[in-house]
Amino acid sequence: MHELEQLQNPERLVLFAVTEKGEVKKAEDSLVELAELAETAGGEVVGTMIQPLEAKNKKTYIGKGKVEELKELIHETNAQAAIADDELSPSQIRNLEEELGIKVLDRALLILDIFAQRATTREGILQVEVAQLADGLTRLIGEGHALSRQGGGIGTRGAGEKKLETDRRHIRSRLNTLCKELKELEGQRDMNREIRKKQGFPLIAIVGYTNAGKSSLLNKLTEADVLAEDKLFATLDITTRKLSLESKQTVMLTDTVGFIRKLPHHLVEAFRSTLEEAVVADLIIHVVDGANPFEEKHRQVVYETLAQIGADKIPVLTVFNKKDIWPENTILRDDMAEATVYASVKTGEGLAELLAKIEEIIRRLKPYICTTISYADGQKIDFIRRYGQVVVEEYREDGIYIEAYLEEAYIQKLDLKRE
Ligand SMILES: Nc1nc2c(ncn2[C@@H]2O[C@H](COP(=O)(O)OP(=O)(O)OP(=O)(O)O)[C@@H](O)[C@H]2O)c(=O)[nH]1
Ligand SMILES: [Mg+2]
Repeated sequence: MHELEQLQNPERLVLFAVTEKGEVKKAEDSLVELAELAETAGGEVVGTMIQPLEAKNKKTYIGKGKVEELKELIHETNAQAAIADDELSPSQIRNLEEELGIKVLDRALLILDIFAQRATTREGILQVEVAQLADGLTRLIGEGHALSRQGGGIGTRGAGEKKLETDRRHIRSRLNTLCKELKELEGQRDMNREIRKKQGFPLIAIVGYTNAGKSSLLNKLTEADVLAEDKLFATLDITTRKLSLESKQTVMLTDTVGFIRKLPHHLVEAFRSTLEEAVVADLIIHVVDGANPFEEKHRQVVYETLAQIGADKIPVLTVFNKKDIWPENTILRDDMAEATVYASVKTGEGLAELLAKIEEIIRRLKPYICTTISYADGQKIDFIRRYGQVVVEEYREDGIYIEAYLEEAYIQKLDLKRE
């Protein structure tokens, strides 16, 4: 659907979920988020339904009686599509579509659809297509049925979706081609990363739940021009900017794609190289929307995702953001973080403290050296200032006494003797 047409005439959606008895509250929270996702995809939620059930129905996910109820709800609200909060099997989708007479999707397909709409760079587009094809392939296995989403609108966008109409063999060969092309792009990025590492600048990755304010933070600190929006997954591509700290030390700050609960596993795989920006970082800045009632769950998802990609050993500095709109008496803590800052990117409150904390941690992460440099070697000090951090500088008889934080490689390169 065309974006403008979508705005004027959003697709009408009903959301439904099955949950264990006693877990209804959790299911409701998850549906609130599913509704946000649905709106991000350009839809309008016109009804929801939750069924407490011991076991999900193999054929139709919800129970038989509930299918009838859902049918009524669809009829009353004139809905055009129904979205389940859990992953559905292809036969569940097919059976439900037959019973309900409208398009049926699940959370993973919805997220894939949003990613497909938002991808702009070659790499992003390829990553989304890989995720869609891999998702389709998994759903096809054992089904002997081609999953095709027809009729347009949500769940039918992105190059990958069209390919699902062809058979598995084609999907596999297309996946191979795409993966090769992606590998090349990743190779280029690895090289850029290497160059950055060689330059000696500490690398800082900004991570966090989607919509927490990561891009806004990068923009505020570095005057970058990254799209920041009140939408989920505004950022799919990586932006890195230099940031000069008070001490004149330069660090590299990278904005990354947001996390979300039940992030489709194929997306994590396809976006692994993007997410890996966090793995190579010296420090992770974890941005949390402190005003979001589910912030605790969000933090948990972020830490789980970091562990999943192998970035759980890197020090974390947590920023509880959006302080300007926190409800009164908000108390926030993050025991997983090495340090915590309370801030508002919008008003600027707490950002000076954030910069000071970054400085403090980076300083600790970098080796420290005490040395005397002869007056004839004065240019070495310029070098140290640029790539490290001079803490003490005294002009003495035998030369300039320096205490500085500097990477071991530079200490060797400059042939500095430790005192
Ligand atoms: N009130 C308030 N809003 C904020 C603050 N910081 C960011 N926002 C808003 O929060 C929304 C999301 O901000 P983004 O910077 O796009 O969030 P993100 O974490 O990059 O999100 P994704 O890229 O979608 O994962 C935007 O509407 C911002 O204007 C803040 O301190 N206070
Ligand atoms: Mg962003």
